Amino acid sequence: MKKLIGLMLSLLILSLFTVTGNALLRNVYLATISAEGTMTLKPLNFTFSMETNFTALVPNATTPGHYDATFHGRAIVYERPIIKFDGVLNVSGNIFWVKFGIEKPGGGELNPGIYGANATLSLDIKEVPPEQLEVTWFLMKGRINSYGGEQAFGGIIAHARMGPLMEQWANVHGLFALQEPLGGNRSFHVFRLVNVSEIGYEGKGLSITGLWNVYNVTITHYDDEFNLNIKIIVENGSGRLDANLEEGNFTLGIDKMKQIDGVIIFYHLAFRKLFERGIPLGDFNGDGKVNIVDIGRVAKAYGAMLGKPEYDFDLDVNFNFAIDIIDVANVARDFGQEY
Ligand SMILES: [Ca+2]
Ligand SMILES: [Ca+2]
Repeated sequence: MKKLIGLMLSLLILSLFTVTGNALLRNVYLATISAEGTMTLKPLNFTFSMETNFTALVPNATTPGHYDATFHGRAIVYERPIIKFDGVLNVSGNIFWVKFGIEKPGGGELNPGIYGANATLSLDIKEVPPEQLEVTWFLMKGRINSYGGEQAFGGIIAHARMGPLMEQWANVHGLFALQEPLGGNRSFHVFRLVNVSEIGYEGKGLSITGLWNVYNVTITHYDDEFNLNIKIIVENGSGRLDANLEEGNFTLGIDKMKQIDGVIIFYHLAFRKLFERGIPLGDFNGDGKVNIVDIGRVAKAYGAMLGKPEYDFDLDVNFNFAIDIIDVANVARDFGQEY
């Protein structure tokens, strides 16, 4: 009897959550908003006219159209020529949260910092059509096996997101050595994409173009500690990763470097809606789910450092050359996810 009551309660709680979830989703829609008007930063009383476009979740009560509105929030001023805002828009009594950025107004002597921000704006709100909500996620893991035609040993991880509405995003990093990286003191080449300029996907191939940094990392081990000597050898060099999904190989060319070649050991493409989660990084055996097997692998390698045989590049999710608590936490966060 107790079990039955417990089960009923769980189902009731579950159904409540489901109903609330649906209700929440039904109350808002995704919109692009064009805003122009006058912004004032407090306590400076610095006023300027502004114009910007951004996306936001808008309550259904505010149907698409033209409106007068007020904004109250904060402005974060950086050294770089951009100001970011977050706060609430009040559109005829309907209030919702927004986030947007504008270029620093010309001639304004604005010091970096956080200011109060008030604006009167005229808005043009348009609902985003469903096809623009499509997002493509790509995850690839590869083994590096040659550098300029010479045998090399290493790995690469490329993670990218493409969609019509959002900025293209990619994270690519990897490392390789010219000797098999087993134990002892070793020298590695480490590369990282620092700025993505283009992501191309054609069904059989994926390319990521941008600026890359390359480092030479020398490791000295002292008992259970290790010392990294990091020297930058290419800074913001143009480069391009080409993954041939049909043939299962990839090449990476970076200015001033020889060509890096390797084989794809895993890749996955996922088609999602804008607000759905992407591909989790913590599925190490590639079976489509993050579960106890993956946690077990990262737990077993815990404490391993680059240059030691136990170090596994795939498990080093935050790429700091050690399998540490951050990697365990990253995988634990994705626990239970399937894709
Ligand atoms: Ca798995
Ligand atoms: Ca790590």
